[in-house]
This record gives sequence, structure tokens and C-alpha cells, in this order.
Amino acid sequence: MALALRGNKELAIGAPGHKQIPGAVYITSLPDLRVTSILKGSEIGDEFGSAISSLEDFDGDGTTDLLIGAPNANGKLPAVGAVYLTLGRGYLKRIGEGKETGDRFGHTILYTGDTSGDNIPEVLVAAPMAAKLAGEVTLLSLSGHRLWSQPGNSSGERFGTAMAVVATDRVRGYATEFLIGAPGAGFMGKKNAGRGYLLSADGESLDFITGQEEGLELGSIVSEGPTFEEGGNSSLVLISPNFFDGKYIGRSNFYLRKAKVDSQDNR
Ligand SMILES: [Ca+2]
Ligand SMILES: [Ca+2]
Repeated sequence: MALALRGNKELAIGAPGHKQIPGAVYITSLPDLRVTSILKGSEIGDEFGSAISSLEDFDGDGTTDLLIGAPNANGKLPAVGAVYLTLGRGYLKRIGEGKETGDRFGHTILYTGDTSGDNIPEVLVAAPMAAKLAGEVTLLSLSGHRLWSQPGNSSGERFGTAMAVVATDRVRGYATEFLIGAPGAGFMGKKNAGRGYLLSADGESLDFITGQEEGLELGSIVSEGPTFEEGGNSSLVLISPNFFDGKYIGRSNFYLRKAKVDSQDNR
């Protein structure tokens, strides 16, 4: 389910739909969640609204703009997936699309700010089913230009299933590090143990954290965690939804950069 705040007065709610209808994004006012407008996908089955990320007012019309993923949208080939930028109150501009059928480009999207210094912000877009399910993550300028693409390490790992910004240049307001989940990654012959990768804004791999047991799917959901020491880096959170020890199902794992510090079970 995709949700994003649009400014501080509106919540965008994704309704990606099913095979018979195009997806949609409902713009609702806060706090009453009254629907004020609906952005609609253009094609049946496009799954428009599967992912939503909010940015500032990109086109300067006074309205906060949105990035919206439609991972089953058609492009040059069928069902490659696409990402749209909203402009004004309802115009949708397609800024990128996947390369091969079934890539699911736009399954996960993450607004990054202007990481390249050309005053045009970027969005990180995942296509977790690309390249035999290895997955691929692309940093895409809102101008439509691709800055870099980083594939998953091995087939089936579904790199980009989940993504989070985990470090930000607070002065200039852009993302400097990303945490990328690959829940299908194996570990010493154990399938779907899962893995999280720490990536720089240049797409360079800085570190990774691997699940230790078969089927854990660590990295199905990832997030920035709290900062445990003043002035230090924030921690990393990777969720292993299939963790089961006979009593608890699912586990949130907290990591400091480099070393695991704590785990917490979910009832
Ligand atoms: Ca705007
Ligand atoms: Ca830029």
C-alpha cells in the first residue's frame, strides 16, 4: 500500500487496482481524509499508484508534486513499468520506463533531492524483477536522464523490493546514502535469506547485511532507524517478515553501520 504526504495538508493514497481497471491515486485533505481529486492511470492493468513519493513544488505552481509508479504500465514493450511526475493539479508526465516486459520498473520509488548538483532533482527507481529477478535500481533525473543503474548481485534476489534514504546532506537537502532490500538473496546455499545493501548516492556499494537463515526474506521492508549516539549515523532497520521461532512471527532488525546491535520481536 502506498501513501505519501503532499505538503502538510494532503495525503495521497495509492489504489493500484487490478487487471480490469487502471490504477489511481486519491488526493485527500487532512485530517478528514476527504477525497479532493483523483489522479488516474492511463491503461487497464498498469498498477498506477503502487508506489508514491512526495517532492517539493517542482514546477513552482504552489502545489507539492508527486512521483507515482505504475510497475505494470506498457512502454516500448508491454508491461515494462513506468514512473510519472505530477505537474500542476493533474497533468502526469512520464519521466522513465522499464526496458523489458515484466521488469516492474516503478515498483518502488524514492525521491532523493538533487544529488548531482545540476538543480534538477532525482528519483531512485527500482525494477525488482529485471534481469531474471536479480533486480535493478536506477537513479533517474526528473528531466528523464538516467544517471546510473545498479543491478542486483545474483538472479532471484529482487534487488530494490524495498528502499529507504538513510543519510541526508541536511544543508543542501539531498540523499547521500540508500538502503536497498533484496529479500530473495541467498546465503551459503540457503535460499531467500535476504540482504540489505547500503549504497552511496553515486550507486557505489558501501556495505551489506545478510540474513542468516533460509526463507527469512530479510530486507522485504527497510527503513532508516533511530540514531543511538549524538552526532552519529542513524541505524538501519531491515524487516524479516518470515522470521518464526515458534512464538513470534516477523522480526525488525536494527543495525548500526558495520555491527548489529539489537533485535526486536514482533507479536
Ligand atoms: Ca507543483
Ligand atoms: Ca540533479
